[in-house]
Amino acid sequence: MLVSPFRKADLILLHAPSIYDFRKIHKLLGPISDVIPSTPIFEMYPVGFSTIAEYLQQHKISTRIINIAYRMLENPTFDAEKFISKLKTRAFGIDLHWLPHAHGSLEIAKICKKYHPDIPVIFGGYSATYFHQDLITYPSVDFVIRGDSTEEWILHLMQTIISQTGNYQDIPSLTWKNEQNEIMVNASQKPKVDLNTFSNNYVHLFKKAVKYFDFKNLTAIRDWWEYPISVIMTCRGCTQNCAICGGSERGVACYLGREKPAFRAPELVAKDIGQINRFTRAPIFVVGDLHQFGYDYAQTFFRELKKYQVKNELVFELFIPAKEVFFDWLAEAAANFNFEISPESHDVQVRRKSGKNYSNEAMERNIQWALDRGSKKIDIFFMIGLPSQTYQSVMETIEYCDYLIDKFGKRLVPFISPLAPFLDPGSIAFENAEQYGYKIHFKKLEDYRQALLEPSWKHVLSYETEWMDRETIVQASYEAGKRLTQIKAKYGLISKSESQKILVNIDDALQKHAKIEKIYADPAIDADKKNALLSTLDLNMEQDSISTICYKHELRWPKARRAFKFAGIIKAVLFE
Ligand code: B12
Ligand code: SF4
Repeated sequence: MLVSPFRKADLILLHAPSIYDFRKIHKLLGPISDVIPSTPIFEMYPVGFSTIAEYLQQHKISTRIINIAYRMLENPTFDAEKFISKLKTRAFGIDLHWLPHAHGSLEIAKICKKYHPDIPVIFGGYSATYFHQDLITYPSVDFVIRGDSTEEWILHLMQTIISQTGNYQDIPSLTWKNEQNEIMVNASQKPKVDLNTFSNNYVHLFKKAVKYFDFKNLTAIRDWWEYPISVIMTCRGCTQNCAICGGSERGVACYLGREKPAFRAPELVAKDIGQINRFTRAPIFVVGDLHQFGYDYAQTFFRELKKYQVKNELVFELFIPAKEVFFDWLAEAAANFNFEISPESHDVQVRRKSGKNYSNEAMERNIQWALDRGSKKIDIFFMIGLPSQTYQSVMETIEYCDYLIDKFGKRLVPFISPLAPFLDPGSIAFENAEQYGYKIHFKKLEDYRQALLEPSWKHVLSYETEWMDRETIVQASYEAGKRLTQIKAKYGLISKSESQKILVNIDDALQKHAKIEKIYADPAIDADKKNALLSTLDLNMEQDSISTICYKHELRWPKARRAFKFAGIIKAVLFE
């Protein structure tokens, strides 16, 4: 059976590239995504698309997910406008979850409205919530659903759209425009759905992909088919208060209305992993530190996990150091495991200022315990652009990385990256900028949208600090990238030729950066001339903004040769 790529669905969820159309603009995007799986256009769609689609499907509202960003990346001639013009639906849903999508998401909304003027356009996500009052003023936006748990409200909204009753005033957490074009902000309400009612294992996505032969639209990241990692969510919200994070406990309380984090039952998280294990041998990333919910939670999870005999590489986060027994439980439960730790800085004063309060000794003890019990790899993340952090301090962090690899060996892989492109609105540091030594350049959503079009990532950066201006952050990022690369080559974490390539890439990016600065700073050159000059610089995302300061493959955990278990997938599609 041939299924039309334009087949009808009640709701079509679209994920935009961060900048539309990134393929045509001349810009140095910068090393803003080197330490995440996506490219700098942030093609990964929110996990929440999957829970929304599943929840609506359970209530007989058909839903499609279309990753426009991935389609544009994967095929340089993919015509997003033409594609959207042919879609058939009762409503479009667009995420403005991550603020770096401020340009792309609004452009996609414009295209939806251009070809489907009578079809409502619904926005949602963290940034949409933070900026709901700004967002609703754009003519192509009809509704904003606020909060980090919107499944129930979007169902309510879709039922209202389909039944044409027009009773939008009854839908909690909705920002909308009435017939007089007045902005209406309905009161927020805590959703009744809890995390244990979702499946969290993507069976329905697999089913959709196979049933409609719709693999491309559902693809989450560019090289997913080569490296099909999956994520398992353990919670919404967080128990921690990292100053720069818009998802911190205080952050989500301030703008998402979440008073405390919600956890998925540990038995279900283990079962989710067991379910995914039926379809893939690829790594599974468990989002959220398991011991943030208490050691009982962690122990129950590991006890349950053991039952599923999972062989996949499992990746766990540690927000704060854990007790030694945690690593014993883990080693008992899982054959293959790895860790991610984000101390941000080697300097405990800087770390404390950024909201993390633990010593290097405590962290190193955890590293040792994890390695002793067989952890295959530990990724350790440092950041540039923190409160009270200087250029010198960044370079000392790199020296600490040298010390760490020397001490623990090649299973420890350090990364460093700039806090970019934006300081999260809603984060403690954003809301108390002066106190944390930040100067914020952009206030309104429109400022962010415009900033994304600036010719280099330096000018997209939404902040500078008392200790580092934007130029220093750029220079520190490239210099730190160079030094860390040399250290990694010294210890054999990457090859000499790989390190050479990174050093060349960084020099190339720095030269382009300097040329852009020259054009940018010249008051005698008008805007048109500036664009013409920029177009001669041979700016190229692949070459100068992907794997600039480290390689994507360094982020990967070992993957089994045959990643997919086709028998399990077919069985689930046919019988579940
Ligand atoms: C897991 C996670 C990731 C994962 C991605 C998982 C994914 N695909 O969603 C990884 C590690 C890859 C990641 C990367 C990034 N992240 Co992140 N991430 C998180 C984290 C820790 C948890 C999010 C979560 O649990 N979601 C739960 C799931 C189930 O729900 P959801 O996806 O949010 O969707 C629900 C609602 O948001 C809403 N919703 C979302 N979209 C839509 C659309 C519509 C139409 C509607 C109606 C509703 C809706 O409804 C959904 C269902 O209820 C949060 C911090 C936190 N504690 O919240 C940061 C967070 C969301 N990330 C953030 C950032 C900045 C990023 C990056 C841009 C960082 C960077 N520069 O590299 C990248 C972007 C990646 C990309 N798009 O390619 C910021 C966002 C701040 C902001 N306002 O922009 C946060 C708040 C904190 C942080 N700094 O990390 N992230
Ligand atoms: S950065 Fe900190 S506050 Fe944000 S999700 Fe991670 S641990 Fe929680």
